Amino acid sequence: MKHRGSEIICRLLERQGVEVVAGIPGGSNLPLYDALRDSAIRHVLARHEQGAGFIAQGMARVTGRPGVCLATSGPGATNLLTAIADAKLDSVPLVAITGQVPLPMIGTDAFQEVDTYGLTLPITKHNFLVRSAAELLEVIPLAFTLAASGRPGPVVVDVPKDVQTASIEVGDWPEPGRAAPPALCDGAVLDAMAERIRRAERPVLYLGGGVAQAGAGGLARELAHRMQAPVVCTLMGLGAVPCDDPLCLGMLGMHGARHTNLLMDEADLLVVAGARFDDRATGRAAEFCRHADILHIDIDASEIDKIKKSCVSLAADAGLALEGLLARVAPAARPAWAARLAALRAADPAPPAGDDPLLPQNLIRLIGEVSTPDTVVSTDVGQHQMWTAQGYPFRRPRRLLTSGGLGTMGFGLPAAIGAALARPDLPVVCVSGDGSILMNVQELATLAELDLNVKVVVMNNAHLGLVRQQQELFYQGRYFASSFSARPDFAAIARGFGLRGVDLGACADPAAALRAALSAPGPCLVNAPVHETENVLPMVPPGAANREMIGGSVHAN
Ligand SMILES: Cc1ncc(C[n+]2csc(CCOP(=O)(O)OP(=O)(O)O)c2C)c(N)n1
Repeated sequence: MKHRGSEIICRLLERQGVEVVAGIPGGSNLPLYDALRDSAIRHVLARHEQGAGFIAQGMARVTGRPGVCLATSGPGATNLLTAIADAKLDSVPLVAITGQVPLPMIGTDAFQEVDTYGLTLPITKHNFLVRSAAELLEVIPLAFTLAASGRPGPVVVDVPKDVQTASIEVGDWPEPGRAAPPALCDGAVLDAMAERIRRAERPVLYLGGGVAQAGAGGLARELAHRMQAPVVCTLMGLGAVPCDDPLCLGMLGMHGARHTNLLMDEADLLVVAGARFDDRATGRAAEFCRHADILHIDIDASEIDKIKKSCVSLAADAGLALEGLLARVAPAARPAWAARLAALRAADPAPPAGDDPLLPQNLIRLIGEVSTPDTVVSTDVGQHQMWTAQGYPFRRPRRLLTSGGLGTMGFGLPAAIGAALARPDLPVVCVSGDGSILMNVQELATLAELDLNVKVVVMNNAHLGLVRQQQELFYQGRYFASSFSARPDFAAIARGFGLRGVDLGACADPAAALRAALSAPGPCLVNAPVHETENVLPMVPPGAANREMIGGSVHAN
């Protein structure tokens, strides 16, 4: 039977098990949209392609399966670039299908022509410019395999309009593309790692997003207890081990707790799983864990010895590697190391929180109190993101959705929408800033239309807070372009989009109003006028060693 290219794409997406795609139509992908109309796949109409990209990312981050977004050629494709680059840096499986001008017009500066292949080459795991309808049968399943295999990432499939409209005979449909099973670990390497662990006196387990990705948080926790090793997490790894585990020291690095960074400075062994020594985690890399040998497990071989030299390394799935270590590592007590941790913790008490709900740290604590362990929290980028990472009680993996690598303002709202689409059974809270929320504010219309259980809390400090903080600390208080004189009424803006809007500044009891807003079903935006000049501390100055952090400790959660 004959099928048009556009129908073939839809059929292949259905066969992949894709239930929801997000996008915006335009001239070059209208044949695909025409076919989508007759498909079982649900289409979510975003209001900006970047929103569509982050909605797809939200679905992917919360499920671990590739998210799918669609855009037309030219500006549609360029609007997607940030979301694609973001997926690359955070290893998120994403398949972006873009329309392109017809093949004979490529290279003629046709209307809405842009070289999507060229533009996305450096920000994708792989990209395709499809040249015939028949190629789609190979390329679409392959795109899913590539996006999901090994270290996940974004794949772009650029489909010229005439490829979408061409009809071809399809005999057997190809198998859906699936993640390739991870390779088995080398037992001799695991033996060497286990032997080094046995000799360690002051070990630390250092977990990144790869552990969450592999669903290996439970194994990591077991290994930590077996070794009696404290656990630190990167921003992407938060939730891999529950924050209330006595061995969990939360996030390391630029905004890690003082005792976390100081303890790492004394470690004699780092067992690193699914992490890549990002500079926000390590501070000045040469000074990072100066006294420690490193055992490095990462699924991406190119990360091994890239930033820090390891003494034993394994390019492997974190789950398989941790399983292999558990089979080889015997329980050990390490009382002196536990005592050292207790002493550093005691010397670094959480500052008294008080009960002012508009102190940013308290606001995060309040949100944590109203949440369940399964609540999904998305953030934007800035101080609010770091206060969330420090203070929100993450207990499960895939529950913090945040733009870690690219640090993209505008990520939070559409990612929250994606999470709620993929997991309508879970509450979703987006913690944003008054700067970030405006970067994809148009998706409030999408949220209103979908009526999802997403709460948006805007931590409104009338500043680009993290910029203001850096100007205060590192530019001698020479503030510039970091404060807003216009004060938008965010609650009214939400109402304008057809959502509930609550302004805590106008409430006699802001804490009670916040609890009520977060507990009521359905979407809502809460404007929280927080203290304007509060800083996120501690902070490691950019380029400094982690032990050179400024400021006291993290507020307790
Ligand atoms: C798209 C984008 N542009 C610029 C930046 C640089 N930047 C990092 S944090 C920040 C301020 C964020 O302000 P806001 O969203 O209000 O959060 P706050 O720090 O006040 O909590 C800026 C401008 C960025 N991360 N992303």
